[in-house]
Amino acid sequence: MLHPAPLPDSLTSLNRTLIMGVVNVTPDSFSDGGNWFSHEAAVAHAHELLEQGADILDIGGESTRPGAPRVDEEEELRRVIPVIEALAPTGAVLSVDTTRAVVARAAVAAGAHIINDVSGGLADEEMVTVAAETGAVFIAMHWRGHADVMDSLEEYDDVYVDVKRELLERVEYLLQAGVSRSQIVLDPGLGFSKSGESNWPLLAHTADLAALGFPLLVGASRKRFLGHLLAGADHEPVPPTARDHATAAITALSTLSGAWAVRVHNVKESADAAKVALAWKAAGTGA
Ligand code: PMM
Repeated sequence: MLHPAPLPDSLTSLNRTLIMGVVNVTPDSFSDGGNWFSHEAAVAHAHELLEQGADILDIGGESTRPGAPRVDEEEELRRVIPVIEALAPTGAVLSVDTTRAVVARAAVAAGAHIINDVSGGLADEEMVTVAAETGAVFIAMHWRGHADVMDSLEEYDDVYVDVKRELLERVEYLLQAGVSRSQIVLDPGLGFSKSGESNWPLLAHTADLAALGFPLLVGASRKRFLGHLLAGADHEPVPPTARDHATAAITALSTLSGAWAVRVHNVKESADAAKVALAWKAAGTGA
């Protein structure tokens, strides 16, 4: 398994797809909005996810659901930094989900190992400097615009070819800004400027994206396209929490396709699914 660096040995010694558990310290995320908004609830939820098998915790203070308004910087800092400070002493591997350089820098200073920037450094021009200066692992997700406009930026000639090209352009930019190759994780950005149907070709190409030479993160958990896939006769998408089994199926397939990690809300289900896929894979290779 190709891991990014630097990360603790406890993680890089694992030869399997990792489970990144989501801790949204927001009142309005589409999938779990408001559930863990207070500091105490967020920290308690983080501990629960670790017990359920999370290898990494991804802590975010700004919702990226389509149409979401932006949170101001002070408020974002107020939401995420105390949660990172509370969790750092546990030794858990922590990621901060932010597009703001100031928040990323403060999070790394507070003990975060990973900067998860859904804009891949596009939203804040200082972000690449923070990535280069801190040397933290940097997740560069495919992104075309903030939540208020992302649904209007869904045009592709070939979604896989276009997303791959745009991700590799980001890589070039990051490298030129002084970010090391080993720091970079790529992510196809499922649901971000992707219409429902555009997500499937990207998932079908998970193995190809994972073979680009960078660890690959897959973030399908509870997303709209799964809600539509599971819709009943009324064609209404099923609610986010009814998308967990489908998410676990994607975890199993991502594991078989060589993803480095999956970002999920329901850690237990995905940890079980990843175990199934790993046993399946190991039996096939005689490992
Ligand atoms: N999706 C969301 C938020 N952060 N980060 C990465 N790297 N990849 C994703 O797909 C991703 C992300 C949106 O989901 P949420 O609002 O439930 O956290």
